[in-house]
Amino acid sequence: MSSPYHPKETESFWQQYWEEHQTFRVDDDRSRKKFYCLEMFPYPSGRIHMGHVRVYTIGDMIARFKTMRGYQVLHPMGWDAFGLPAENAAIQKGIHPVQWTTQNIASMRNQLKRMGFSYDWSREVTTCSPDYYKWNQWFFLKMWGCGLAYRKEASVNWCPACATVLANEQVVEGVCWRCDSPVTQKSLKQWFFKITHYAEELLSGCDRLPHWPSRVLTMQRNWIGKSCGVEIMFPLPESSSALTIFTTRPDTLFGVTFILMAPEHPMVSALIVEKPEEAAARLFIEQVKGQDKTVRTSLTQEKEGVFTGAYARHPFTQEPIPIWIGNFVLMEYGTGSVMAVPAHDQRDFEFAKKYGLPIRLVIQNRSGTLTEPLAEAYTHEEGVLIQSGSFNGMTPLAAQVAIARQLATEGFGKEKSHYRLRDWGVSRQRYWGTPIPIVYCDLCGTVPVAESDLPVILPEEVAFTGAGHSPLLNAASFLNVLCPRCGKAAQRETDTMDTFVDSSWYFLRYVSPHEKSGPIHPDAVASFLPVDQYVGGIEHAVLHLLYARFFTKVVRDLGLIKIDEPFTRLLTQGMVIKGGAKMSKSKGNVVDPDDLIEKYGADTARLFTLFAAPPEKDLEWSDEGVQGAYRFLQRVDRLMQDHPQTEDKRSTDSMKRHHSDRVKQFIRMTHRTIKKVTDDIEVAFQPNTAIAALMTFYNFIVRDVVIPIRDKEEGEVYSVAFHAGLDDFVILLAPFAPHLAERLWAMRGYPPSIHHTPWPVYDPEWISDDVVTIVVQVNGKVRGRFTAPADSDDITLRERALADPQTIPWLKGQPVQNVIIVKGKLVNIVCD
Ligand code: ANZ
Ligand code: ZN
Repeated sequence: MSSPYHPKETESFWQQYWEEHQTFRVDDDRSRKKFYCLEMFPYPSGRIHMGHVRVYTIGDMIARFKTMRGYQVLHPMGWDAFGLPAENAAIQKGIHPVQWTTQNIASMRNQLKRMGFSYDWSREVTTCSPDYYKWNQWFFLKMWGCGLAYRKEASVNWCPACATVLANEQVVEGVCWRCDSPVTQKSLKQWFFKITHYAEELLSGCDRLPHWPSRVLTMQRNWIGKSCGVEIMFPLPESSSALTIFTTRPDTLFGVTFILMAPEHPMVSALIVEKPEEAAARLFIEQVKGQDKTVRTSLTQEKEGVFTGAYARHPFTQEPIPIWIGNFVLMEYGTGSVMAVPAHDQRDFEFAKKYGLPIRLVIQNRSGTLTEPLAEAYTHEEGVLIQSGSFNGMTPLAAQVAIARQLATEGFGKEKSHYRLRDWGVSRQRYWGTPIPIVYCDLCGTVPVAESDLPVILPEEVAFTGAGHSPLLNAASFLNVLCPRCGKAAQRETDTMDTFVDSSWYFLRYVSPHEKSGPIHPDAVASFLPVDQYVGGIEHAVLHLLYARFFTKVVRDLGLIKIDEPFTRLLTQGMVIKGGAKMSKSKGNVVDPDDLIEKYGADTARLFTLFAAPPEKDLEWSDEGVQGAYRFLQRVDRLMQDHPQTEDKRSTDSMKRHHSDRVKQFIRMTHRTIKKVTDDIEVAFQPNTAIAALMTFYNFIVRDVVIPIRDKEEGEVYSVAFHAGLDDFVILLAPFAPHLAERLWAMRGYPPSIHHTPWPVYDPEWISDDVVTIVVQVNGKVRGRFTAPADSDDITLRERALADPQTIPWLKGQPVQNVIIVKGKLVNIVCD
């Protein structure tokens, strides 16, 4: 092996070795502690980019480190293979999505193999393959069975010119990506997963994820968006019913001057019927229905509305309150109606100004300076209540409680929480996704496909025109089917599932990827879950991570797993930046990983990405940094070539007593480096400083040890301690530069693989500044020795002496009378 170091040759040699020897294969061996290390699987776009290199290098470093620490490590890889780009390629280039995806996977798998990542490739999962998406369909049926999957009308993006539904990504600044026509909203019946069923658990679970970045948890909490408030009933004098509104500010109840309803509110029709306002109201409702919801609720959007002609009664003052319809009120939130308090809510204020509705101040600020007419709404919850009957003088917070209580006593209200979280719309009017296993029959209605008939295979013969509804509508052989219930002619659902469904449970599949009886093998799952370390991009902070948490709870409630949360630790890696901007094709600042591997090797690419920045921080690309990493690895190889292993394999322990200061210093440096690298990976999670510590160690060896040896031919240091140190160096290098480490390990005469070599353990005694030998006497006679930090206190020395295996036999079980300690030198145990 002592040949010149050519990274490319070394790397392909070891990659082949690993593959042949299945070095990274993990079996269900329960004798060791398990560790499940997972990186977010890629979309097979065709080529890996530097962002992939970074995230997979981080994960690989952890996986290798944990294996060497004695864990049974599950480290799998797969492909998030359904999705829009494949379909776009079909439309634009005429390549079938199957072919496009298969080619891309092949070339990306090849690239990942050239990086030498320690994946157990026997567990590879590809979501577009029927033996994977079959289980998406299975989960869908289970969820349908328990009411967690349901169908309702919802709006989609629609391009009138192409006559097609557009995914959000295909709407570019409000216009169609292909023809630039303005996109409108269209209502279609679609499938939903009832994620709101778990809203409270998903929220409270955030408090039990201490190893997730806090900003991710904040984003999840905000997305779920729990609001505690009150539902208040405003009686409708015309009918014997009432209109229920939701408010978080019951303290402003006396400031209500009108009520606002969502145009979609089911009670609107009854309120306007036969009123003079009816025609105008209907026109307004039609207008608003076509508008995008995010536009409707944006702060800058013009507040618009129309009077219904109807009134409600104020529950406390009995005053008639006019009911309006407002564009910024959504049916999806709260109850779909709002008590408008223009003096204290800015949207209501703008609305009242526009339509000349009264504005009544009911909270005076602390300094008492608010006067009517107001220039803007006073929205703070500070000050005192005014014009509020018996609640005058209370603080807003106290009044919130008091008014809620009074409403409850009089039967006009109850406390209620609402969540911003909406059910997950999973229908996509697309081809390249999992077919939804439902059949529509004129006689039987909505009929699920029988479990035994799964998978519903996605047909390959489909025309990709990019126009019309779901492409599957044009595939007659797929569409037309016999009803599973009555056997008459029926039609399949032609929507496919959102690809986020695929990624919501792939981490479960890796545990038993070839299981045929179900999505997962319950025993295998129990032994590997949850994922101990998950690594991926912050762009998935909400959707993917929330959906995966949701699925975990569903699968748990189906009785298949026992965990509540899928990912114990989460690391969100920073971006790769070059010249101040994120590396991207459009910016033209991309460094191709293949070029890097070709020129310097995968180990250099790995070492650089780990060294250049802490994992969560952005990494600024630097060609000098890459060269620096390359040179370091070359030098390490040189050092090891110059100092091949010698025969002498005595333990360093026996040397503690009799060696020179130089040797002592060397051993101390070795142990300190072990400690630093270990802690930096395991505790601080800073591979960059761990690598820096290795570089320091290297410099120390070269400058303080090797050069003096050369100069003075001092044989003593060039000995056991030195070689033990070099061995440790190679092991510590392995998680960062695994190919070179294998080469050096073999060069030093050890059998492969270094991946299965135990991680070195440091001796705490060698960590402290000065280590001395303490002599232990029993009744004045020397019976033992141990080494300890020079500054060890009396209690420590006493305990060490009494527990010293050499000494214990001499105590003969007699009671200890006295222990005399001479600090830094001696412990004398007196007993009879
Ligand atoms: C009266 C009030 C007075 C309000 C006041 C606010 C300030 P969060 O905190 O985000 O949950 N609201 C309720 N349902 C709505 C809907 N479907 N569409 C639009 N707005 C709606 O917001 C709760 C507040 O948002 C509620 O409290 C309600 O306005 C409004 F000084 O009621 B508030
Ligand atoms: Zn039928």
